[in-house]
Amino acid sequence: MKLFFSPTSPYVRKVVVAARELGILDRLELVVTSASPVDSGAPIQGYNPLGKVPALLLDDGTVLFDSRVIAEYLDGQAGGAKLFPEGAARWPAIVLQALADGMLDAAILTRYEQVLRPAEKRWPEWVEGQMNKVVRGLDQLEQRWTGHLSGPLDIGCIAAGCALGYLDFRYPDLGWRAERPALASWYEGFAARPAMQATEPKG
Ligand code: 99T
Repeated sequence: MKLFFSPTSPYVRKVVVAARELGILDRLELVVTSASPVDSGAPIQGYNPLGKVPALLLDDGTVLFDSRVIAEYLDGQAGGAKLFPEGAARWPAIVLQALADGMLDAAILTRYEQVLRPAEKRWPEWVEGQMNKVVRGLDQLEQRWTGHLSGPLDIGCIAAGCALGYLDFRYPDLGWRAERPALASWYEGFAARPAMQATEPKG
């Protein structure tokens, strides 16, 4: 299987961390791929019409996207119900993943606004609205999710860890730890896992 990969993408990181934790990373060939909302000719668009990474090319030519679908597929390849629990435990795992991915969506839209959009076209209120989503997500992680995060590893825990890692990477001055001691303490331990250490964003 070929995984269209970027070393700075937290969604790619989530998939790679999941593959490592499932013990099937050796089945993925990582193909470094550029993706940008303002690159109309990027080759990834031939595999994923949304032009985004990650995408997973299976040996029979099927392409899977996005990161949530790929992570669940890999879980199945590893026997199933490991990172995506069955029964009642499935819902908190995938809601936590949706929360963490949604925080990332807002953080990445903000980054594109600040890095890609021409300065004269930037809209500060829109950036503020996006970053407020990140802040509310951080608050909910601290208030409602630290018990779950400290339990068995699932896709929600991995997504949350990758989201926090992305905030540290792209927004080092955010200072999210100051008022969220339980989340900071959980992340310190989670970030030390070999799968997280091996996938620290670079670039
Ligand atoms: O938006 C684009 O056209 C290109 N962006 C991407 O490919 C980003 C890379 S993170 N990926 C996604 O937005 C995937 C989101 C999807 N819902 C999923 O897979 O879960 C790049 C971040 C950075 O370099 O700072």
